[in-house]
Amino acid sequence: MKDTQIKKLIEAEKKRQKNVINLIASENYVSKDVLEALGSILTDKYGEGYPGRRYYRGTKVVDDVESLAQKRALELFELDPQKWSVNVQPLSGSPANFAVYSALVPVGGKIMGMTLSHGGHLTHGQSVSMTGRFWTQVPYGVSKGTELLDYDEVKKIAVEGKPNIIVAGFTAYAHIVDFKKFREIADASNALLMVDMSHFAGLVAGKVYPSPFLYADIVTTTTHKTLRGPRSAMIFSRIDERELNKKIDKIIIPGLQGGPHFNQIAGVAVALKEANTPAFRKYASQIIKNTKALSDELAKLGWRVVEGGTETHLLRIDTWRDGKGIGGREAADKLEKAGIIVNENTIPFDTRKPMDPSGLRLGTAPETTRGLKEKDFKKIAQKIDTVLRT
Ligand code: DSN
Repeated sequence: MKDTQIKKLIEAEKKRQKNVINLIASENYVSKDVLEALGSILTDKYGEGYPGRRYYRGTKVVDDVESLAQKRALELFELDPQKWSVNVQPLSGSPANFAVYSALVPVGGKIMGMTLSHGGHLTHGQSVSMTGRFWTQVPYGVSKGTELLDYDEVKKIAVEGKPNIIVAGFTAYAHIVDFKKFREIADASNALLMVDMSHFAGLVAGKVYPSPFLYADIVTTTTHKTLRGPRSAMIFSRIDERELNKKIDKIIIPGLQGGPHFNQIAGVAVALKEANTPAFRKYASQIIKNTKALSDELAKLGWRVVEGGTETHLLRIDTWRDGKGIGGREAADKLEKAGIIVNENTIPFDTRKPMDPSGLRLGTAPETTRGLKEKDFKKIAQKIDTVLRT
């Protein structure tokens, strides 16, 4: 690379990544093949539109790239192409969710999503997100005692709140979600059901987390978390008389985006192929074992694990403990100095602010990619304990 400044920065980041224990729940490490696709000349091509119907010429090759990504996405999640459609053009998760609401919820309508501090996401209708400005959030959360979803309570909120769309899918909720119950709730309140599986897509692909596709109308996902692809997103929608897929395609282009990023789409296609292998299924099941080992050891060392444990790739611990411990920001800073990278995170019913909340979120997907096992995560828990107590 001739640009020595950027080259140096890339090298510095490479070194940083090598030297830390990465417990960021939304990150992962892609394969060399994914990187190669991302760094390919596919980045040079414009092709607004969809395979076979573009506004540009010279698109035969990129048509094939996009069609292959779509085919692999449907295959990975065992979806019938007559019944499900997938749009692989969203640039990332937030634009994907924004596109779904733009396509299917009238401005001023209602999005029912989990409150951020309980484990939801900004784009599930939070007031500081544009999804909370164009639409109104009907918030739901977890129960105070268990910190778990109470489906009867969620149903009550839905029936009273009359949302246009219900979003199931979270950035910090550590337990398996009952999608069948969410379907019943959506039917009882006459709402669409959208599952945002960004965090657990790789776990669904690896068959260690239930598939939402039996019950959802729309499924959105990023591709770079547990799915271990490049930064991008996909929107799956059911093909039926409601024409959800056609409305979503139309909103992505010409509604919201311009030319697709074909290098990124090629990277997604590579990752989808990698995820459809026994090796990836083994990886997904190791993630679950590792998170459990981390959670159990932290609990043994006296840390309060939010929700009482985990069934996924992530967990949260309460570091503040009603003022007896330290705030999440201070805890994350201390760990970073010791070479452990995490993010501070709100916990349900948090009494502190999002910028300095009461807890930490820890995820095991990146270090599982690097080959760590249960015994390693037990040691990581011990190191976290030592750092936070000194
Ligand atoms: N930033 C992602 C996460 O960390 O969960 C969500 O956008």
